[in-house]
Amino acid sequence: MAATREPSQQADLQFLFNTKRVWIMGVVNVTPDSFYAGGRSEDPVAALKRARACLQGLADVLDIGGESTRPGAAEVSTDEEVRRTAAVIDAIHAESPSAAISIDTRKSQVARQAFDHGASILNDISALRHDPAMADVAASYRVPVILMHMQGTPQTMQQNPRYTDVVADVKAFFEERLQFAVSRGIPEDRIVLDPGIGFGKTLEHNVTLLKRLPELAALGRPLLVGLSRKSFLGTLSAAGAEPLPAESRLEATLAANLWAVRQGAAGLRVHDVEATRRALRTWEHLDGRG
Ligand code: HH2
Repeated sequence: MAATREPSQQADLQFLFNTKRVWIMGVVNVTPDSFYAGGRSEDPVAALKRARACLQGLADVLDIGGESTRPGAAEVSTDEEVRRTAAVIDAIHAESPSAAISIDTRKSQVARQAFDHGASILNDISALRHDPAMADVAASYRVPVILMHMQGTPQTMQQNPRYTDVVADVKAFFEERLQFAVSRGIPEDRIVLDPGIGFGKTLEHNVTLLKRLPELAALGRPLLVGLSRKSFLGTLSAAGAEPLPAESRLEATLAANLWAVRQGAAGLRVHDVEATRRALRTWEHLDGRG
């Protein structure tokens, strides 16, 4: 199948780069092992149902993932990742052709299959480092690309994350990755940056990044923040010493996401689209954007 995206169709995705209106990316994981059960579906039928719910909750983007990248997760083969994601993307695209779909993958063959089935955004948590062919695929399909910061790999990243200054280090990483992407034919104005909350970061690193987001926004690219139900929120929001489990982290997620918006986040990657939309709508009215 030929590439589905023509340059003329990319205008549909301009909202990604309009930093005046915050966009919401709904998580649709087609995996048996993602860290939050509410975001994962084990088969294409359940995933399609979840995608519908995200669209009903007014998600701007559906982020389809076929591999959990939680700390310590095992890598999934290319064939298995394609098997999990392509059919779901096909089904969503057939039912809702105007839905913006991103593919959450580090593998170029998974991305290529996804674009051929109707995805139109690349979300690469390795920021084009995992698969040497990824940059060329993203350039040739002319899709917007989300470059996320991660220290280490999902297998090792939480063992002992260290930075000189987490914000300065992430910023330097973004500068290097932007240069690399541009050198490989991906225009800078098609790139979104993501600090990678929870990816090779301690609680303090996550908090520092969220507090100092404006320093990352100063690079001039839209920022996506994906903190939904991540474990540091279970610690921050717990009344006692026992961290709250993923099922009990919605309120913390909403609070932290609104904080991120105030600090300049352009997009929010979330499991709870409707709740986030309601919180954001309220925020936007108060902020004069509604
Ligand atoms: N977080 C996860 C996965 N993909 N992509 C971006 N750009 N930013 C993120 O913060 C991000 C991401 C992890 O969350 P989830 O998909 O819910 O879990 P799992 O990796 O266990 O499937």
